[in-house]
Amino acid sequence: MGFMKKLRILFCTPPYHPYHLADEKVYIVEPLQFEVLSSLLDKQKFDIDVLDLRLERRQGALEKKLGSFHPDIFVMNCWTLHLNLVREALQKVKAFDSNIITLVGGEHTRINPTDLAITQTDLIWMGEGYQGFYELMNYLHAGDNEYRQLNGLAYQEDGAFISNGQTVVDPNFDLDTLPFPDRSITKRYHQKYYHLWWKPIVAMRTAMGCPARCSFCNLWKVNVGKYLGWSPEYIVDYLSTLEEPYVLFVDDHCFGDVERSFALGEALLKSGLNKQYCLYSRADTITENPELIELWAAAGLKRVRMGLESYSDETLSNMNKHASIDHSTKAIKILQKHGVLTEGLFQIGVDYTPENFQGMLKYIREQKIEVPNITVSTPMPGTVEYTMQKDQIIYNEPEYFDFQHAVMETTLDIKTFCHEYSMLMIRAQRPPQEQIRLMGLRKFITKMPNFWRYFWSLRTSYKHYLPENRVDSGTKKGTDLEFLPWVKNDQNLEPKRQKELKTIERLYQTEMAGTHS
Ligand code: B12
Ligand code: SF4
Repeated sequence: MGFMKKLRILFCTPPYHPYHLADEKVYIVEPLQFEVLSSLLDKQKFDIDVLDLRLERRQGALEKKLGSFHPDIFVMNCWTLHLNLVREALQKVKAFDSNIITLVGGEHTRINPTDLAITQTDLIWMGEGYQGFYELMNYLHAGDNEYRQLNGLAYQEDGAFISNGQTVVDPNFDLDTLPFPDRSITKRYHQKYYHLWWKPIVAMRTAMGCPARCSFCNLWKVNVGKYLGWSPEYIVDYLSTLEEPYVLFVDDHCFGDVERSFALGEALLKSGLNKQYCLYSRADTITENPELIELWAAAGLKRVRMGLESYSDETLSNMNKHASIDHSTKAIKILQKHGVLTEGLFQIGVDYTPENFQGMLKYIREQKIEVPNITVSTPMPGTVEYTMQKDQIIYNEPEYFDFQHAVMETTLDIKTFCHEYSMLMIRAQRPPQEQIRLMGLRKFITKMPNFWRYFWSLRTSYKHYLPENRVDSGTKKGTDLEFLPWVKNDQNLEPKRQKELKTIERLYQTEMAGTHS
């Protein structure tokens, strides 16, 4: 591997799977991960292009792009639900030209990289890309095998994957030294990105990590549980470069550091940027800091995606949520007081009976939650719940892990469960007059057909639960791809690195159960 010419890099998002339910009916947000990675690269050495297969849905779009751009390096990101789609894309790339270097990173490679250790993958990146990725690409450009030393990388060699182990961002690393995300690579798609009725929308990360430890989530494991953030000045400077009126802060928990959140709110207010913001926050932080919402509302905060999860304290406690229904209720009131919409993120259990569906509906209606977003409780690989419930999983194909399919046996028969789920989603919506007031008549009319398609896809999703896909069917077809052995390259490590790897392994230890085997 290695070239002295300018290398062509193609960043590619996974396409949709027919089982995906919300997706383009509800949102398509820019692939910030690629803009970040591109920003780190020396443009004298690389020509960069992006193929967003969520938008390029014509048959053969990937092959067409391979033909016209003919990349030297093909880069994809992979979340759990994307596994089969990514494997399929890599097969196509290698079939087109086996000399193209294939590189995969993203959420799932952090959780269980061995699921991508197939012959069609050359390199797997396991962690954040802010450090190390730049070196990797420069080594590839120079044809220098030194890349094999990089932390966070697994590479294919002699029929095996040699893994140097995960990488995390150094807690002393100054994030403000990073360049702004390179949005020039996604320019032709900018007008097409949206989130609910906000279009065009920009995605920005202001922090990573989460101080909480919910049992169904693995985001807190990112960077071994440390919370790291960019400075308010950096954030405002970047936002000032953007034309889009709407901004989605994609942080796991944007208000994870309260002092910093106040400083950022002040900076946004002072900037006079006049943008509208949506962010993720825990309810307890809002309840304990109502003045934060007052400040942010004045600065342009319009929507908060808040993990409320349940209407029952017992369930919240089982999730290790460390927040109560009282927190949820108070937080909703605080947001309402300041004209900020609550996007309540809830989870229904696979053990739900009609009474439970009613219970959740009652809570959502009583609280007048403006944007209810209801998912199905799922033991995601990499989480504590996965460790506890993996033996109960009956549908373990990656596509089911989208928080909208029941991967375990449901108490209700599956058709009734999907019916109840879709009806809950419909009934939980606010009355049309109110929605029109919130989004405006035009947006309401244009968005409604998509929302109906969404509800309908939920209702008919029982068709996805094919008997032959059950793990106990005995007829389930495994993948015919060749998986390569995974060899840990942990000799002669410096003590600091040894310690780091031990901490990471301790965090992920028992959850590292492959989904391909
Ligand atoms: C914004 C977002 C979206 C956007 C899309 C954004 C996008 N990039 O495509 C929208 C709203 C559309 C969306 C939809 C969904 N999402 Co989402 N989303 C997020 C969110 C909040 C932020 C992602 C992000 O942009 N982060 C910022 C970037 C810079 O970080 P990053 O992606 O981690 O990338 C860094 C590294 O991982 C690395 N990296 C990433 N890729 C690669 C590739 C290479 C080669 C290298 C070297 C490095 C590298 O470099 C980057 C910089 O360090 C995350 C949760 C979170 N806070 O992370 C969930 C998350 C990714 N989503 C998730 C899910 C499940 C979904 C949905 C299924 C939800 C649903 N039911 O509809 C859909 C699926 C859509 C689809 N079919 O692809 C899960 C995935 C879980 C998992 N284990 O796979 C997450 C983790 C949330 C969670 N609760 O766990 N999502
Ligand atoms: S608060 Fe949110 S991001 Fe933090 S651990 Fe819980 S679910 Fe994950």
